[in-house]
Amino acid sequence: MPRPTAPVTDTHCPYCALQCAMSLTRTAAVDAVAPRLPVDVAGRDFPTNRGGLCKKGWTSAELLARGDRLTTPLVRDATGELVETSWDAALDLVASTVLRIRDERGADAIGVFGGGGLTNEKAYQLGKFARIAIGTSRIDYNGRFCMSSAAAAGNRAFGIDRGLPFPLEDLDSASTVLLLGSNVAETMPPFIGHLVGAQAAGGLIVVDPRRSATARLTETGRGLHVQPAPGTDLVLLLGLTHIVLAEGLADEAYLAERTTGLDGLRRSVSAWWPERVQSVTGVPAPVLRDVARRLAASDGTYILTGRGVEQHVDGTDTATAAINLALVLGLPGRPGSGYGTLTGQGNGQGGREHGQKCDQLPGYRKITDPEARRHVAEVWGVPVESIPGPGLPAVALLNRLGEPDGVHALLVHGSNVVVSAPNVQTVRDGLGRLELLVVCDFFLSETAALADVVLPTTQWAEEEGTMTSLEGRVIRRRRALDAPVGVRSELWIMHELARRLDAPGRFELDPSIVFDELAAASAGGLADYSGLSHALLDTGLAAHWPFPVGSGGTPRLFTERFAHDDGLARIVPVRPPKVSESPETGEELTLTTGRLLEHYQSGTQTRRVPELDDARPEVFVQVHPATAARLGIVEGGLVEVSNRRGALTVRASVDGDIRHDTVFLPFHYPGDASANLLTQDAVDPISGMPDFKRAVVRLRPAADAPLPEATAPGALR
Ligand SMILES: Nc1nc2c(c(=O)[nH]1)N[C@H]1C(S)=C(S)[C@@H](COP(=O)(O)OP(=O)(O)OC[C@H]3O[C@@H](n4cnc5c(=O)[nH]c(N)nc54)[C@H](O)[C@@H]3O)O[C@H]1N2
Ligand SMILES: Nc1nc2c(c(=O)[nH]1)N[C@H]1C(S)=C(S)[C@@H](COP(=O)(O)OP(=O)(O)OC[C@H]3O[C@@H](n4cnc5c(=O)[nH]c(N)nc54)[C@H](O)[C@@H]3O)O[C@H]1N2
Ligand code: SF4
Ligand SMILES: [Mo]
Repeated sequence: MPRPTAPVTDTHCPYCALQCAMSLTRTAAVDAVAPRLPVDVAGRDFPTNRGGLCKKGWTSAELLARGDRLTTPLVRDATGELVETSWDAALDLVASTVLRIRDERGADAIGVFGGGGLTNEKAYQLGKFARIAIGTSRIDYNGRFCMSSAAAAGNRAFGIDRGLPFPLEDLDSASTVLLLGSNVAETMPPFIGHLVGAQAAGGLIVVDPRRSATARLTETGRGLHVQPAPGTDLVLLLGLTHIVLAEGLADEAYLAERTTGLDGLRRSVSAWWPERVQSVTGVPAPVLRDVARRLAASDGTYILTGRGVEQHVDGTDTATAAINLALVLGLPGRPGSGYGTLTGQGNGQGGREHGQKCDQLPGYRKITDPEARRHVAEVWGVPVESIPGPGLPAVALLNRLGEPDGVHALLVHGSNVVVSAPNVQTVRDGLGRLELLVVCDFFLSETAALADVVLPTTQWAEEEGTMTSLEGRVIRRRRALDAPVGVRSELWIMHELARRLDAPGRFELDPSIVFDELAAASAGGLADYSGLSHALLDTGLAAHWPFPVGSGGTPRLFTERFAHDDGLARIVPVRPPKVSESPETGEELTLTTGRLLEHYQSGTQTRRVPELDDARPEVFVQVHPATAARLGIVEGGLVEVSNRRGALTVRASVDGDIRHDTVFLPFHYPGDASANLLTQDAVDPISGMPDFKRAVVRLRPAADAPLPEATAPGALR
C-alpha cells in the first residue's frame, strides 16, 4: 500500500484542463483488513473551480489504492503471456530491441507516442528522448486528436496558440457567450460557474446538434440553443459573419487598426446569405440573424470553441471561421470580450508546447527553424545536425505501423490508442505487426494489454511536476504520498533507457531540474517559461505564460498587439470543403461522438471507479424518437450501428435531445464497444485532426445479438 508523506498537500485534479484545485489529506495508517483510501480529497479555492470538483475529481484518489495497479514490469513470454520481470530485464530488452531495429532500419523505424496528460517535465523529456536518445523524428501525441485544429487556427490568426488568452474569471462579467461544440456542463462542470452571468443576462448561446446538458443551460431566460447538423459549423459561421458585415455590425475601427485580410473575408462570406446557410445547417435564417445581432449588440461578448467544431476534416478552417467572426466583432484583446478554445486534457496546453508534437521543439518552436534548432541543440548539449527534422502526425504515424515505411517499434506514454484513435481497427491491426510495443502506464490499459513490455509508472499524487491549465497558467502538481513499491517515475525510465542507448546529453531525474532545463530551452520561444521555476510557482503566484525572465507573466494576451511580427491579426478567408462522408439515403444517419460526465477519455481510469462505472456501466447510442420509431428501435433495445469500417451492438437510448438525422455514441468504452470502430481517419490537411465528429452509419434493431463483452457492466471490477 502507498505510504503518505505530508498531512495535507495542495495540488490539482489529475484529469481535465480545468485543473481544479484540491487538497489531499493523508488518512490514518492503512488497515489491511478494511483498506481505506490513502488520502481524502477536498476541493480547494482557486479561480477556476472556486472549491468545486466534479465526481471524477472527488473519486480520483480511489485509483491510487487500486489492487490492479501495475507495480512490476511485464514482458511477453514465449507462450504469449505477459509475465512479471525485473526493471533491469525489462529495460535491457527495450534498449537492445530499439538498438537492433535502429541498426537494421534506421532511427525513424522507432516511434514515440505521448500524451496531453503528462506533466510539462515529462512531455519535454519525452520529446528530447525521442530526438536525441533514439534519434527518431517519429514522435507525436494524442493532442493531435484533441487541440490540433484549434492550435493551428490560433497560430495562423494570432501568431500564438494559448487556448484561453485571458483568465477564466474574465468570463464572469460577460453578457453574451457563444459556445460552439462544447459541453462544459459534463466535461468541466465547475466551469459553468463562470457562465452564470451570461446566463442571467439571457446571453448564453450554445451550438450543438444535441440538447446537451450545456445546451439545457440556455433554457432559463433568453438563452438560445442552436442545433445545426454535425460538421456544418463552418457554413454557420460564414453565415453569421455575412450577417454582421451585411448589417453594418462590424467593428470597422478595430478591423482597420488590428487586422489584415478583411477584403478576402468579405468575398468569401458574400455568397453565404442566411437562407442558403439554413439549407445546409438546418438552422432557421431568423435564428441566424438573431444570433449575429446579439453578438454585436452586447459589450461583453465571448466566442468559445470545443471539440464539437474542431474534430473535423475542416476543423482548422472552422476554428478559423470562429476567429474571423470574433475579429469582425472586434473581440480578441478588447477588455471584457474575447475569443478562446477550451483545452481538454489535464496538460493539454503545456503538452502542446514543449516538443511532443512531430514538428516542434520546446517553447513552441518550429523544428524546421534553424535558429530554434541551434538554441535547443545548445541547451541539450548536442550537435545541431543530430536533431531530426519533422516527423509524422498521429494518424499517419499510427496508420502505418509495421509497414515498410512505418515504425516497427512504438513507445507509448499516456494514451490508450486502441480505444481512442479514429478508425481504430486499423491501429489495432498495425500494433499486431510491430516488432516491439512498449507501454508505460499505471494500469493495464487495453493498449498495455497488447504490449511486449509494460512499464509501471507513478500516478499524479505520487509525483512532482507542473501542468499548464486551459488558461495558460502554469501550476504545481505535488507529491502527496510515495508510489507503491516497484513503480518508477517516467523521468527515471527515460534516464535509464537513455543510459542504455548510450545517448548524448543529460536526462535528469529531478522534476525541478528538468523544469529549469525546459525553461532555458523555451527562452525566447513563443511559450516562454524562462522566468519560472518550481520554487517560484510554489509561492502560489498566478503564472500565465509567456513568462520570460524578469516578467510577471501574461494573464491577458493581445491587449496591445497580436504575436505576428507586425502585431496584426490575420483574417484568413476559409471555404467549406467537399465533405469526405455524408449520408446519401434515408437509411443513413450521421454519427457524432463525445463524452459523458462520469468517464474520462478511453475510460482506463474511470471505468475502475465503482461510483462512476455504476452510473455509466455500458455504451449506448442516442437516437431521436422519430428516427427510432421509423427504424423499429425501442428504448433499451439492442441496436446494431454499422458502416463500412465496422459494427457495434449497443443499447438504444431514445430521447428528443438530438436531431432526427444524427446519432451519438460516447467513446469511453473498449473492445467491440468502441465508437472508434466507426469513425473516419480522414484528417484535416492543416492540423492532422481526424474527423471524430462525423461519420455515416446505419442502425437496425438487433434484438437477438449478445451484448459486447467489453461493455459488460463492471468489466474491470
Ligand atoms: N467527463 C469528461 N470530461 C472531459 C473529458 C472526458 O473524457 N470526460 N475529456 C477532456 C478532454 S481531453 C477534452 S478534449 C474535453 C472535450 O470537451 P467537449 O468539447 O465539451 O467534449 P465533447 O463531448 O467531445 O464534444 C462537445 C459537444 O460537441 C457536440 N458536437 C458533436 N458534433 C458536433 C458538430 O459537428 N458541431 C457542433 N457544434 N457540436 C458538435 C457534441 O454533441 C458534444 O455535446 O473534455 C475534457 N473533459
Ligand atoms: N470517437 C472519439 N474519439 C476520441 C475523441 C472523441 O471526441 N471521439 N476525443 C479525442 C481526444 S480529444 C482525446 S484527448 C483522446 C484521448 O484518448 P487517450 O489518448 O486514449 O487518453 P486517455 O484515455 O486519457 O489515456 C491515457 C492513458 O495513459 C495513462 N496515463 C495517464 N497519465 C499518465 C502519465 O502521466 N504517464 C503515463 N505513462 N500514462 C498515463 C492512463 O492510465 C490511460 O491509460 O481521445 C480522442 N478520441
Ligand atoms: S472538472 Fe476536470 S479538473 Fe475539475 S474535478 Fe472534474 S475532471 Fe477534475
Ligand atoms: Mo482531448
